[in-house]
Amino acid sequence: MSASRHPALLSTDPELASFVAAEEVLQAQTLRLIPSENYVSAAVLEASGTVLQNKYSEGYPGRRYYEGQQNIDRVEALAIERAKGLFGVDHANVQPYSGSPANLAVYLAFAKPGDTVMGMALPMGGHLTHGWGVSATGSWFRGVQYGVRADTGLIDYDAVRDLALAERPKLIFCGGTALPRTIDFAAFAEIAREAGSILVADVAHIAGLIAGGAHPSPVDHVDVVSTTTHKTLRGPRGAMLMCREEHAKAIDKAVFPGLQGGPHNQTTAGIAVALHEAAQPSFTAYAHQVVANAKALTAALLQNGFDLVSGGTDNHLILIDLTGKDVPGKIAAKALDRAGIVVNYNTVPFDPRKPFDPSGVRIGTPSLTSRGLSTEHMPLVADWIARSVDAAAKGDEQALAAIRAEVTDLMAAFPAPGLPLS
Ligand code: DSN
Repeated sequence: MSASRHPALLSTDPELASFVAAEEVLQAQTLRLIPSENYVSAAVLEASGTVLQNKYSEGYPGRRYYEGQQNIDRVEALAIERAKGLFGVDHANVQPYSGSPANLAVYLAFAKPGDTVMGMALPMGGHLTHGWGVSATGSWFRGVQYGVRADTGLIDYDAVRDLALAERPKLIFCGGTALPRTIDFAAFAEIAREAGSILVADVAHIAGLIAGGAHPSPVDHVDVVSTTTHKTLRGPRGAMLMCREEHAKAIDKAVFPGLQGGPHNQTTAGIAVALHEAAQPSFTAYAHQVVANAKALTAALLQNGFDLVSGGTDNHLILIDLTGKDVPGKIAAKALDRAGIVVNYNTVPFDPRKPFDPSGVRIGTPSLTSRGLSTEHMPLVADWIARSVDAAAKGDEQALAAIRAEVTDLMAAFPAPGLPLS
């Protein structure tokens, strides 16, 4: 693959162009299993690289602090209308720069520093911004954290309720980054109602599954829905906050002027395109295929003797617990990378190891499904993972190189969206 598809970049800055070209090759040739990543379409890529980049537009459509918004207003209004239609919400704010600022805006809208907030502990599968200590949300607010049951790996809703009633948090977050099972939004809603808390569903990981009808929607149960736009939703890197009309003003005020300046209009355009794509029947099929592939991969991994947190998956994500294997998560992840299989090492619940050197590997099926792999390929993927972990234990670099060749070979037959020469 050459850098000539970006001729201006190539001529102005060949060094940088070579990095981009190398990344295109890497994304095309590898099996990308990080569950929070995906391939955007060529249309989303184009929309995200337009002259909309050149415009400042603090404010909201029809209420800006800069002139010349004739087109920008239409772009943002279109993204908002599409988000409202796709998710069935009263109000959508499409300006948050990414998931963490989106969540911080929720704190700004509903809580004061020092207030108690509740979320899932990061090592249990939550997110930094759900009140975890090292995040601003855990140092400016008083974070209390829930987890999963040791025996099942599932959220313990009784314990969540006990904690919520004891602490009466201002905010409760449900959702996370390593949750392989369906979130019971109705159960969280009942708990939040009893505790008098604002309930926030952070659906960053599963937004595309919700849009495609492959995971229940939180919309009828929660006060605010927070999501990134670049994971299963397959848009550019950005985020959205959605809510009922009663919270619209607080959310908008918190995003701008509370937390951010000018929105990234080129990203808003990419989000609008992704939302349009996600409203098509083909995306519904995609979302269901992501789950079908994850379930098939789960079955094949279990057959290969892997332990999986919660025993399997209901969504796009699988958390492999390597505690019983000879290699911990980081060594396995790095070996898989050398084999052309891109994953991330991850804590597992009650992990005896440290977060920077944990016991788990987190994988998922959004990217491979975008390339057209289906359930029939999942035994092969599981076999590659098993052989790579085995090779890591034995220090067998030749075996990893052989797997890499097989991976490259298969991926060549499944072109990636947005990557013309893959
Ligand atoms: N970084 C995201 C993930 O990988 O899940 C969460 O923010």
